[in-house]
Amino acid sequence: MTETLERLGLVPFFTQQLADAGMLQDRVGRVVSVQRSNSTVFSGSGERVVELSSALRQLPAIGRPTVGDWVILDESLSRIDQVLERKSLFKRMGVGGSNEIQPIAANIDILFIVTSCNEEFKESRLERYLALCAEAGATPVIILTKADLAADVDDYVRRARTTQAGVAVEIADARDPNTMAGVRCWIDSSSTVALVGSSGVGKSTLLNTLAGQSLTATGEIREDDKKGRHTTTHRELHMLPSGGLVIDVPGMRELRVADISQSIPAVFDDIEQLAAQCKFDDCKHEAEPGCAVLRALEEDRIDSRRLSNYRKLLRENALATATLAEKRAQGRDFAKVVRQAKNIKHRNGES
Ligand SMILES: Nc1nc2c(ncn2[C@@H]2O[C@H](COP(=O)(O)OP(=O)(O)OP(=O)(O)O)[C@@H](O)[C@H]2O)c(=O)[nH]1
Ligand SMILES: [Mg+2]
Ligand SMILES: [Zn+2]
Repeated sequence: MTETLERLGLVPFFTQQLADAGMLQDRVGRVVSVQRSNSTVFSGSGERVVELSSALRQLPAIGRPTVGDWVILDESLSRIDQVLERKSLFKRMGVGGSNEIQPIAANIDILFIVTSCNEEFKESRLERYLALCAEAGATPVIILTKADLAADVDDYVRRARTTQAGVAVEIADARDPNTMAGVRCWIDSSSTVALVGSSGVGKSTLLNTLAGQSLTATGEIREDDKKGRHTTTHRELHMLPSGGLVIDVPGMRELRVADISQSIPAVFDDIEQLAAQCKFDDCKHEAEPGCAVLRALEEDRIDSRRLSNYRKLLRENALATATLAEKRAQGRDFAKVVRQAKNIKHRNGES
């Protein structure tokens, strides 16, 4: 049984959190997928669909179980009672006007940022993923698929490498197992990899090729604009027959950042180092005198696209972080009102 849990990626970071080692026998499991109100959990005794405890149901999305989470079930094995502390969490600001952080994949070691060697490739999108990856606490690897279709793959590799100093870049034809040696190097038997990127770049194709069998559906892209058709519709954790775990994530249309002020320097180290030399500490690098960033731009030492994306991410992050802070404060105020109302009831002898 523990062997199964180890194959699911159970490492000491999680077992150390269990007050009672006896729980390991059957009550610990890993979330494979999340439906509207249920989750599918894999445990030592197999896969089961479970509910959430009422306490968990009341939490904001970030506190509820997400794909990749380790959880503790109740004694009847029908409900998730607790989510273990996460080793890492890839998340984004919710879509469709939602001002809530949306967890995408928990407890991942490596993030495969998948992009293809065609019109889909954009440095600015990669930088956005890289900032969220640094925030998540995972190691990023840029995977360039459709290398078989590109006339000059080296040029894509060169461009990908400019997005973050030292970032790993691997190329592959995601359909062909003979081109996957570089990709495979990043997967070992207890590690979890998440596949993220736009629809149609070949994330599910990559997963199937790594597994050596068809674990999930893939779909043709549109001929006219090379965009995918959103074939994968839900996030799911898959076990590779050769060992290792892969979370396939549907193509993301929108990737809004939040809470990334600590991780922007990891991606934009070149610009941050220049910014440290600006005359004014609060320099916005727009028109200020003595701005080392603008000087580097004039002298062609940094790229104007990269600088404007850096500014854009900073602005977007500031806005999102302020919205989240306001929302959290409202939550606190609301909790205070509820507490006060309870106290009044209590004093009046009501229950
Ligand atoms: N030539 C070529 N085609 C590829 C490669 N990778 C994927 N494809 C094709 O691209 C199409 C889209 O692949 P999927 O694996 O479904 O893409 P996805 O990233 O999972 O897309 P979503 O599930 O919509 O997010 C399929 O027709 C694949 O056969 C590659 O490296 N080379
Ligand atoms: Mg897919
Ligand atoms: Zn400046």
